[in-house]
Amino acid sequence: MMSTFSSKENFVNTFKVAVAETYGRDFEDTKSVERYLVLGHLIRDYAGINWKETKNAIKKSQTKQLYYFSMEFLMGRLLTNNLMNLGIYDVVKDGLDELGMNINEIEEVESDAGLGNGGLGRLAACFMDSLASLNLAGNGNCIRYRYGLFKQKIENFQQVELPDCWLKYGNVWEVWKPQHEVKVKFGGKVDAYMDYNGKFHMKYEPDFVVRAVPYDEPIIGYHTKTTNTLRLWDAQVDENSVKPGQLGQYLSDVSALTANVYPDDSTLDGKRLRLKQEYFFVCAGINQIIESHLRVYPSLDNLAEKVAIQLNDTHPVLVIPELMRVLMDDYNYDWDPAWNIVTHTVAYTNHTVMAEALEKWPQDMMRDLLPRVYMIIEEIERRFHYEVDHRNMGYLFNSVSILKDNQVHMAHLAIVGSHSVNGVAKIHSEILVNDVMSSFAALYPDRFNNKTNGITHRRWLLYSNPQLTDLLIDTIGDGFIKHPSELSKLMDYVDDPILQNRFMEVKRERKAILAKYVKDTLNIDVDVDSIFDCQAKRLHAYKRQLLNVFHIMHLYLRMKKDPNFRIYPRTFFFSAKAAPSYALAKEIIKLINMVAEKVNNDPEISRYIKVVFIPNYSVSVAEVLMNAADVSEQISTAGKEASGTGNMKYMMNGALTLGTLDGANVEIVEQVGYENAQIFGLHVEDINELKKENSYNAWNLYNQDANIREVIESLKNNTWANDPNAFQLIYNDLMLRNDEFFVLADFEAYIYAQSLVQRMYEDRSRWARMMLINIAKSGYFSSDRTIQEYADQIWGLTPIPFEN
Ligand code: T68
Repeated sequence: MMSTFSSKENFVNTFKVAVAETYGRDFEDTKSVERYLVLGHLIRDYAGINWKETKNAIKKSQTKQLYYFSMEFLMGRLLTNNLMNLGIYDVVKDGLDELGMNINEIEEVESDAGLGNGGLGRLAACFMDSLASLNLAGNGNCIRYRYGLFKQKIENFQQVELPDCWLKYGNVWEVWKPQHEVKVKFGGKVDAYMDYNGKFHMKYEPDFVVRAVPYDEPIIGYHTKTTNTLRLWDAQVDENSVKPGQLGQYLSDVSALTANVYPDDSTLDGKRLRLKQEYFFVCAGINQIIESHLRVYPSLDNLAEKVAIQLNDTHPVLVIPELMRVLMDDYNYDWDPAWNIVTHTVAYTNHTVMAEALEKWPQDMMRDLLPRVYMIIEEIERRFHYEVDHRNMGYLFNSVSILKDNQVHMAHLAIVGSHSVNGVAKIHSEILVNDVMSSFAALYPDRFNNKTNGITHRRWLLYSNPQLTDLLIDTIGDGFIKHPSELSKLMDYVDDPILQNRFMEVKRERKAILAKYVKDTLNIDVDVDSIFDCQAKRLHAYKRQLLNVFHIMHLYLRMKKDPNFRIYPRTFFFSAKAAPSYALAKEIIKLINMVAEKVNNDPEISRYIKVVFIPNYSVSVAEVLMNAADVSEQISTAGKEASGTGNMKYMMNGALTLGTLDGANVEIVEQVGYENAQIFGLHVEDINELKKENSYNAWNLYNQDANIREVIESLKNNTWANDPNAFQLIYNDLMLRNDEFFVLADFEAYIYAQSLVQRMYEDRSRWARMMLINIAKSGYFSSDRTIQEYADQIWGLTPIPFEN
């Protein structure tokens, strides 16, 4: 077929004509934005051919499909990814060259789709890429937020939140599907009535109705026909649902529904809005699944055979009562067969053990906003209690109830209403079974399983690090592109000094790219030959950015005191957003930036230490940061980080993991061996012991350890800020609230581990070997492996059979 992208010449001609037609001016007179928009649409339309074929093949073969329900998809930019996956990157790049343009110029126009907070949202995006690339029918379901999380600026050392207008130029990848709208109903009242046959029916009179209108994005698999769908729901007014005199209120309520990722939930109104968002995309998604199922099959009896639904954390757990509601109220199912369908269709992934992050909703709020759904939850609870009682396990009620203390416990509802519950790394899944969810594990031992997270090696290695990719292809061939486990072939070469040198040059090239980015955006000079030490992730006390900056403060104080103490030059990179209402996290950002100011401007010390805080952490920032790292900081309090996925991205690009035995770090060391990582600090068991005996006391450490004392004192003695109260929250958290995350407890171990890292780095050949081993062992962490496990063990998905 003669397509736009079949040759450079075709592309150049079609593209020039399309730009001229769209904008009514000569190609030469158009701007990068205009060219980007036209190019994006051409690519999307080109993907439309396989999109159609995928849908047809699924229908024809009646292949089972997955729907991944997630409040967040951190897709990042898609231009390069889509061109590469379609195999037309070079055609476009060469064509643009001929037109006198660098493809990077066009790539830079695209905004990151930042529809998420952090790891959970990025995981969903990696999963979409793997599903399509493995020819599995997997669709995403989410909200079309008009604004991403927020754009972070640093002003006066502090985080300032600006709107993230990712739709400024529209979204070239989406297709509006108004014909598939769904009405979503909130509030009002439910009446039960009996028909002539004595059967109960529900009559629901809502008081707020919106239309959910989908926008679909093609998710393009790597060098394959499979093109799946990410469906983003927009909320639109429903003309017939405005009450007299309430137009203004109605319009603003509809608009608020899809305005923002994660509205501030520190207020009751914010919480309510979040609950509305959750039901909105759940209700829309479920209705669409039912409709498309019934277009192919005569009834919903076989839903669980043809559809799998994965709940990404508890945010979409309303899928369970909503699917019950539709089956019973709209399709006349009795409870038991409906429950059978629901529980065989739905599976749940847990991403956290932090109590405050396990969602709970006030019962009143839920009843008020979703009266029919709430009735169903009550009935689920009633029957669940009956079952527990019947099994003589009533002693578990207190820990397993869905409705308790006037709250709806969403994780409990998720476990009761699904056939699979998984954690996201070995240690995390063990903690769920043995600790956080042990009562449920006693009730349903077969339901619990582990699926260690992964990352798409396409974005995080092939596309963002072409220099390393070329070197790998040169060394072990290109088999690892399709089969990332083949990266292990590199083990045969890790002792080869020529390869070691070539690798170190590639790493240096990536460091230079990051250094240039830092110079261009922040006007900070960094030494490419210093150790690049990176911590980039959401800012949270348990992730312990504080431990990292305390180490820097310690080094500074010590070098100031002792002219004979000097370190191997290091650049410490941080990048992190703090939740807008999380005051402690914001103060930690301030501390990092004030330490940076002091250290970077000290003529003597700045020869050895630079501190760089890169604002507005995002997928695009991660793409230049991670592959330039020498050291990957994964230093969470043991037992708290469910998995981490940044750790895998660094590893795949050769960085050494400096980490605690937490999350997927445990499996990273399992792969590379203790000699090729730097592990330190308390283990989960140690921490549990300290907690159990109530024996941890931050003041004892303060009194016994001069290093700790000096760092803590420096928070208050104007070393970093001209204000003894500047870091009051940090001080109080550690010293008055007894250091919940054991920062001080791990401090000396961390300093020592850091000194060992330096020693290893000084042996260039040993370091290169270590980095190569990390790359060689990283294949396990490709999300292709993770998705294959989900497909085989939870979803029962098989590849889409294309006929040609
Ligand atoms: C992360 N969780 C885990 N939550 O912290 C991380 N959004 O260990 C894990 O690797 C990752 O999930 C993937 O499994 C999150 O990112 C959120 O972003 C979140 C939490 C509450 C509400 C909204």
